[in-house]
Amino acid sequence: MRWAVVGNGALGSLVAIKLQQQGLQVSLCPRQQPAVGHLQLSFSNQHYQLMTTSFEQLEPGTCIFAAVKAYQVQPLLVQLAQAQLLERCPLILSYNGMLTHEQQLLPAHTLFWSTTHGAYRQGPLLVHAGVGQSWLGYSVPQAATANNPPSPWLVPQIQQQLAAALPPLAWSDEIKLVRWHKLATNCLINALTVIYDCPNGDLLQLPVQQLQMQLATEIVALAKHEQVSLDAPQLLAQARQVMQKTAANRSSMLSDVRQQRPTEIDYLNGFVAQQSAQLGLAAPANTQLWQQLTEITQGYLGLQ
Ligand code: KPL
Repeated sequence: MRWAVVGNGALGSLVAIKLQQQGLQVSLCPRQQPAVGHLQLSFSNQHYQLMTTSFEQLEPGTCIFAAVKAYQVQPLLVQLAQAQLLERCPLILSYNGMLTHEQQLLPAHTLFWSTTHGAYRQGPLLVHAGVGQSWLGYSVPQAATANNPPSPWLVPQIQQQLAAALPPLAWSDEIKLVRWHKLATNCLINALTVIYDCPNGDLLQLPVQQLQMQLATEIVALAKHEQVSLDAPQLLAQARQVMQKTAANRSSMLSDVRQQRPTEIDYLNGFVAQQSAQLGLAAPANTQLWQQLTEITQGYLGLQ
């Protein structure tokens, strides 16, 4: 199977290199098309050359692995549709947070990859900063399993190649639950690292636990409306574990703010705030963080 990786951020680059190390044919598809050439990366003291290519050049059946920001998903789907790839290629998506009307937006065969691996890029240098684990599953919650896929492609083969490249990888029929857990972890960590301008681990020493508990409680109430059962103390414990394991890491949101890029706040605390408001649920803690971060980003993006 051929692979195309969209998004040459840290996770996309890591997956691309790991797949290439398996002897698989991998190309990078930058979102700014067209692009044909090579990307040089240095990883674990070795140099890697990844071929870059345009969507138009991808062969039908190429497995497209997109590790992108939440706000890049919709434009990416448009690009893939224009290149007539949506119906012709398996698609794996990975992004932080959730989009509204996700089920309508995504093709039914879309797979989600959720991970706790940590990686960062400094120019051509790629660092696998934290070894974690990953889950793969269908975006559509109906009874789709690896043995009963709504997909014409060889999902078990996709899973096996990805698992060999970057283990451990588990199949999940509950990817929705996995994603809600990840949403909660990001909602409890990312914006706070921006407000305190600190690495993830420093939050453990700061007086934020009560606020994090409130954020978690609001997420639990919203998830219940989606028939997802979560537990606030468990979400807090899970986030604290991530803060410990990634203590020295800068969150993706803090990196975005430091580099004056848009953040994913609308798809994290903003998603919780907006969805809760629509359902008449109070979510003051998530709403406040959303507003604070929006003000910070508007300050440098100039979108007043
Ligand atoms: O996913 C992350 C992020 O930075 O976006 C966490 C889990 C907070 C690790 O840094």
